[in-house]
Amino acid sequence: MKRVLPGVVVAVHGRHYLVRLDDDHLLNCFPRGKKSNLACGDRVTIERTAPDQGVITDLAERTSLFFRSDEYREKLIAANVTQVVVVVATEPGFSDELMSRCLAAAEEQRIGAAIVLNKVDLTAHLEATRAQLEPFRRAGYPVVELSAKSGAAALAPLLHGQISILVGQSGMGKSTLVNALVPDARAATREISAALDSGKHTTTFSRLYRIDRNSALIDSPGLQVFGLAHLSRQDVEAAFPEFRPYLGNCRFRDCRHNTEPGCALRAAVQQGTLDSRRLAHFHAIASEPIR
Ligand SMILES: Nc1nc2c(ncn2[C@@H]2O[C@H](COP(=O)(O)OP(=O)(O)OP(=O)(O)O)[C@@H](O)[C@H]2O)c(=O)[nH]1
Ligand SMILES: [Mg+2]
Ligand SMILES: [Zn+2]
Repeated sequence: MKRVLPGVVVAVHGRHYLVRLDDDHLLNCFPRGKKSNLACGDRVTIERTAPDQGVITDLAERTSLFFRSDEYREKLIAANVTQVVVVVATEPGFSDELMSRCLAAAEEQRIGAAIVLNKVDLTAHLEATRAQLEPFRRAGYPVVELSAKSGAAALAPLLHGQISILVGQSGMGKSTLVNALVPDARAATREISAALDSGKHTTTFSRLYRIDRNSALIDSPGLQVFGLAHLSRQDVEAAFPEFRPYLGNCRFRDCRHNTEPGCALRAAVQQGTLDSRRLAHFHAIASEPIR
């Protein structure tokens, strides 16, 4: 008789999934059937075919799906996360538009969001970086300042009871944070790369780590682009929380918040209650081709 078990996808390699069972055992799994598009964090049912192998037979309904997209396809990043943590650092420099894109993808899925400013031990660009983050603070996003190397614990309360994913550009310190917050992350890393025979370890794929019974943390590869072709103009408007008080107050109902007279958003920018960078990010995202 086949053994049917529940598990969670902790890493994805093409059509090859690493699934963690409730007892922490890791299994190499393939999906049944030809088509599959599973993400790290997906809850699945497997049929165990060998001590460390299985076939995925079912996918549980997702509570959220964090993904990016272009005109042609969707790129799944993580399923069932309750929180997206955008990691930036005092150096190297980063794109604030990329931050807005990650945050918009989270808003659209009703996933909570927060920002980590890492490497505050490097002070040369600290004030300039704080200024770059000010529009996000004003939009309501919590910003946690820390040094992953010496003070990663500052993030622990925010992660408690959440399934969080760390996202951001390469070199911001996501994996350093994970190693500091998940004591056995390194061991698990070796175990996983050995299990998948993927050679030497680099952050080239997302990986889910358990922090405790109720908390998990996903490390993800550095992002360079974050297309939002799946969002309509209205979706994008709704994905900027600080726009909400002004939406519907423009003179024209179909206002694009560009050059139209009587635009409530541009008036707010003029009055200094809304940030011009965030409005620029809105325009960049809203002018993308839609799927
Ligand atoms: N000074 C300082 N350096 C840090 C800190 N956190 C991380 N670093 C360094 O920043 C570099 C990049 O860190 P990673 O954790 O590999 O960055 P990442 O975001 O995982 O990068 P990708 O996997 O490429 O996306 C490493 O050399 C770390 O040692 C910090 O708090 N202070
Ligand atoms: Mg990394
Ligand atoms: Zn307008």
